[in-house]
Amino acid sequence: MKIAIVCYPTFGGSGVVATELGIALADRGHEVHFVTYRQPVRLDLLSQRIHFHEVHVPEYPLFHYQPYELALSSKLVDTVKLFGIELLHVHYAIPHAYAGYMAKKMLEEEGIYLPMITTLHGTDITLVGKHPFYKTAVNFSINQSDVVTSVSENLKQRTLEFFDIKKEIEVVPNFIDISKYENPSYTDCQRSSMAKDDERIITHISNFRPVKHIPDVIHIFNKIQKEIPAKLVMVGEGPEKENAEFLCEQLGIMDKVHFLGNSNEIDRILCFSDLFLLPSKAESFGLAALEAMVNRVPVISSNAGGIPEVNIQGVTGYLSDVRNVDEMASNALKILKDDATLEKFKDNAARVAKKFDILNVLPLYEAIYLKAYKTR
Ligand code: GMT
Repeated sequence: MKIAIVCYPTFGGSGVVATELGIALADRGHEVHFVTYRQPVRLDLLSQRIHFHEVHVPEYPLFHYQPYELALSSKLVDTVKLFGIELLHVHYAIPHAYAGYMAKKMLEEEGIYLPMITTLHGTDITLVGKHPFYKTAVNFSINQSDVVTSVSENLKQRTLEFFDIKKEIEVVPNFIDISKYENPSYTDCQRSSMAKDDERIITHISNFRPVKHIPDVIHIFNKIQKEIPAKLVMVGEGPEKENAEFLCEQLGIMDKVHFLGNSNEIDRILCFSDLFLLPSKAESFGLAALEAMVNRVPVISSNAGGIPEVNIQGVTGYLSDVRNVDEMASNALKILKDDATLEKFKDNAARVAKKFDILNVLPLYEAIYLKAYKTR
């Protein structure tokens, strides 16, 4: 099929999932067209079957807000007509489902029917989407999608709770390409660059937004490092980063914390990590936790949202109530206390991660595409 994918091109999980899905679809013989305002960060290879179309939004002084949705829907119409696109898959409802609906309507005027699949990712529902300023339009555009999918059962339930959804929501979990980990693109895992041999390496990766509870990450680590030699690796950029650096300074642990900024090669960091921290306030799925698990890294997390569908209590790590920093730290120490226990959790993490192999998830999307296509 010829499929257009709309997503955020940034480091966030929804953009990563959309990009990896597009690449996998192209591998299966589909023709994939990414339509977004920048080349997605994980899309480094364009080919005959992977195209990128940039949405330009020229600055005009009259506009206090530049009309991205307008530019996106126009670009979609042009791309569909030029390349004979048969299906549109939008990731993250705001404003993509809305722009997609406008594109559909414009195309209908010309006798072209474009089925639209909307994948809900989390904050488009739980944080931003349900805000009264957006809710009406988000509700409308979800209901106008031909198929709606959600990345976890929990997010499906939250969507039904917050919105008046007339469509069936199909749960299609996020995924990872297991084969990449069986044959990694790098050969050396440079643990010694981060810590001494006797130190445990604890990692957190996120966009450093308030929802990630970054101060909790620091406090959990502070408690751990008081008991055992350890280093904390913080990967990502975002509004909470400066406060986090300041907090480490205040706690006197700056020499034990590495702030690495954004990275496109998180597997090279996760390969030497012993534990992953995800104490988020909300998380529809927790793709970062899954990426840790596939790299054999157990997870200490909150039990928010869809995390329990990924991190299994007592098996791949431990889950605690949001903000229960004491329990998260003592569970972390349980896992890290000796090599045998750590190895057991590492093995479990990798085993459970395999459930989310792209080979199991891709056919679910392909079946949905076929169903949506048949509604033409
Ligand atoms: O919060 C983030 O990490 C970014 C956000 C996004 O929209 O990219 O992530 C959401 O989508 C991911 C992919 O489906 C999920 O794994 C994250 O749990 C979800 N974030 C939240 O729900 C807060």
